[in-house]
Amino acid sequence: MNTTLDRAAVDVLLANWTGAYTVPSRALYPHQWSWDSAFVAIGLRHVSARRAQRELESLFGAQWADGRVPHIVFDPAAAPEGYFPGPDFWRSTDHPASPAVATSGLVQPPVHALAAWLTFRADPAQARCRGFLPRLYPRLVAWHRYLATRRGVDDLVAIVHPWESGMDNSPAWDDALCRVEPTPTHGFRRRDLHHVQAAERPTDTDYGRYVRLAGDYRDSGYADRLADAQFVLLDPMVNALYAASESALADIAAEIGADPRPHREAAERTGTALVARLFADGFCHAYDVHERRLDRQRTVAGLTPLVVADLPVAPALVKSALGDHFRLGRTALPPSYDLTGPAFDPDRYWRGPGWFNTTWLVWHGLTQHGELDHAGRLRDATLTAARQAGFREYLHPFTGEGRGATDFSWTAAVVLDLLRTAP
Ligand code: 9WN
Repeated sequence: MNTTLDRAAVDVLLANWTGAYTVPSRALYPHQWSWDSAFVAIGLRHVSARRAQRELESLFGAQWADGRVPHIVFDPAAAPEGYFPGPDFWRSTDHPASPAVATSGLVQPPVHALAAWLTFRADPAQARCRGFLPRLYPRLVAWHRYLATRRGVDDLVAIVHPWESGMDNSPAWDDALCRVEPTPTHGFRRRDLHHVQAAERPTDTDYGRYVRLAGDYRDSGYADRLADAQFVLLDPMVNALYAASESALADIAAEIGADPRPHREAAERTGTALVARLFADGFCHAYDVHERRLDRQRTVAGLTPLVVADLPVAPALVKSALGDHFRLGRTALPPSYDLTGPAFDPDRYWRGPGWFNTTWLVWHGLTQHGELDHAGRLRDATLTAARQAGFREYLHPFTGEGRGATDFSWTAAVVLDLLRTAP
């Protein structure tokens, strides 16, 4: 049975491969997305270590001179009306730091160094032969430097748009978004609703707010003046991935003969700040920098700090995962948002459905902290969910029915990783 699932996952990755990278979905997302490519590399490394390396290399080929890794790299050959907001909206090439290819100006969670290290480990001899890590390391360092310097707030990294969290429509952003005046719907044309039912996507008002924030950021020259930005949040998942990726950078540095110590220190500093600033009542929450307060809602992002090695609050997070808010092991996939929360919606995007990439992060974190029984059960449940629903973008957390895009790349990739690496 696993052979069939394995083959089907490989087929999705092959079908979505463009020759240099993998699109998340041929229909809904026909370009390269930043954190999608990192998850794709984690799965693809089992099929072709070289192709997984290319996936990351092509993304970093579009890195800006200021170190930012854009959240979308546009395929110049794709139809301009295929995705909104496209190159005309972002106007990246007007910016002196942008690469020649059109990109967005926002970023996404920094899973890349972790993905690069796992990709290297899939075939060290071949990676050494291609000089994979020596070439990528300076780019990864520049990426983290961008986050630490341009987005740094007291040893943590801030996001300036919900799209930067990867969990765009999370209820954790609702309060901050209330302060944003939506761009009227006649000012833009959504493309997502051509492919997915409206009940499974953000509302028009949410989209209007995303467009307003992104347009203001563009008009500031992508300047990262945090004091002037309307939306400045500290997200537990972004910071957990930053810390985990700094640990991976330490491993990469040691492998290529560079100094791992600054990376170990950065990982420790971020882990300590994450707990001090974002942990409260057994859970990690988002923090609104302008309002100076935690958003006490619970989202799956708050469980992902388990990916940080030796996290002192790991037992509390495991307890929260098993409790009524997330019912780990008792849903098809861990929900993206608190099952008992006021905004819970089992069908809509990041407001309740289970997602495979965040599930992989929870699984990886449980494994890291020696919670092998829980990790094993989560792995089995995830594989069952994929077998039943196929490689959907997200699932109803109770029934396991598929939602969003079909043949979704990171779903196939993390399923493949669970099949090939887990005992
Ligand atoms: C905006 C590609 C991306 C993911 C995000 C997910 C969704 C885009 C959208 O799709 O966001 O970036 O148009 O909805 O929320 O995490 O990277 O798969």
